[in-house]
Amino acid sequence: MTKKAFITGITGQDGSYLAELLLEQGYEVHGSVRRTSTLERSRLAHLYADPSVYNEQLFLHYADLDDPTTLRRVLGRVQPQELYHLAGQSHVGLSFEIPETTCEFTAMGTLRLLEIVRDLPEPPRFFHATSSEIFGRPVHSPQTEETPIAPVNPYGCAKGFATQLVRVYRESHGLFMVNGILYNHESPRRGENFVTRKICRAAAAIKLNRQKELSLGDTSAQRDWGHARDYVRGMWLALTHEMPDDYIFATGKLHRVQDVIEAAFAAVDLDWQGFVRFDAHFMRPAEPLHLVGDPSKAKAQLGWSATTPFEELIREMTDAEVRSLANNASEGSA
Ligand code: NDP
Ligand code: GDR
Repeated sequence: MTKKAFITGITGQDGSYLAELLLEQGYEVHGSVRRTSTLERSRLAHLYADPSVYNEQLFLHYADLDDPTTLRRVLGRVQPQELYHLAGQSHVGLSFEIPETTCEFTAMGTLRLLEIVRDLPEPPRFFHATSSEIFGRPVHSPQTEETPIAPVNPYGCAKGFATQLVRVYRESHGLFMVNGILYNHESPRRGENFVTRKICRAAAAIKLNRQKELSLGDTSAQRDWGHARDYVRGMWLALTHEMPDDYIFATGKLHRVQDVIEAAFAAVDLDWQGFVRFDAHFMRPAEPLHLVGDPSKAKAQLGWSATTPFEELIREMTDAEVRSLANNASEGSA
């Protein structure tokens, strides 16, 4: 029988890669979307365009995270065996500006979904996309699944709350629930206001004389950056494993924002100096420190590891921006 999977946040970076992976694996894939003023869902456009996929193997349902009645009805009708919960306000810097929205969707939205799952006659396996941001300023590096939760921003607090609830529902109600503790993962489909995409896009635009300079906040900040395609494979491996558990998905390597700048400008044969300037607007009230993950449990139990080296990731993202800008220019002149 065809397996059914449901993805919240299917229009996001991870949702789109996960939908592709599950379709390749022969799943019927369902996803929840929000009502928006345009129907443009660029990350899924290639799947929409395929008549053998859209409304045949891939189905979209309107359901916001703050609308439990609709979520309950849709999930009751679809009856998925696997539920991947990826939706949420995912920008850490913005979570300082919109803390209530962030907590409403990311913390309370997850709780509502857990309650719905608990009530379903056949509860699906549940994957929660949580974050390295739950660790904030961790007591040890690299972090493991046992590292205490100690967030330093509203986003991390919301994810920390939801992470602990997933553990409670797994242990108290015997449900198959997994926390994927995801470190930063990027791709050409990354949102434009995350630092890797912003830098790669600017390097390409500067190369093509479309932009003069790039304004950034803290370029000494460090992160553990991998490729999104690897991380969605980890989600699927964790949810199809025989036992539910928590897993760190990370590369285990730290790089600075400055390293992203150097790699992206090198990919377009430019010297970054002279193009990058500091703008205090992009500084955050607090930064987490030493967020680097130890993925050895995921490797030992799921056979998972990150496969894309940092320089290759940044080159792929920058090349994609050059192609996209060049295509836009030729469309404009046609
Ligand atoms: P994106 O920001 O690209 O996608 C977020 C998704 O959530 C979009 O589909 C968005 O819909 C949807 N969404 C947001 N708010 C709501 C809402 N109120 N109701 C319904 N849907 C909503 O995030 P990513 O794909 O990068 O990340 C996926 C998840 O993994 C997120 O929860 C994120 O916090 C978490 N995560 C991501 C990491 C990363 O490095 N990428 C690392 C650690 C955790 P729309 O398209 O309409 O905006
Ligand atoms: P992050 O990603 O906060 O780690 O959250 P982001 O790319 O936004 O920031 C990474 C680091 O770069 C510094 N920085 C800037 N960041 C942005 N966005 N814009 C700038 O101009 C800029 N200049 C410097 C930031 O201060 C930070 O230190 C991502 C998200 O995907 C979360 O959803 C996820 O949980 C975590 O990764 C793990």
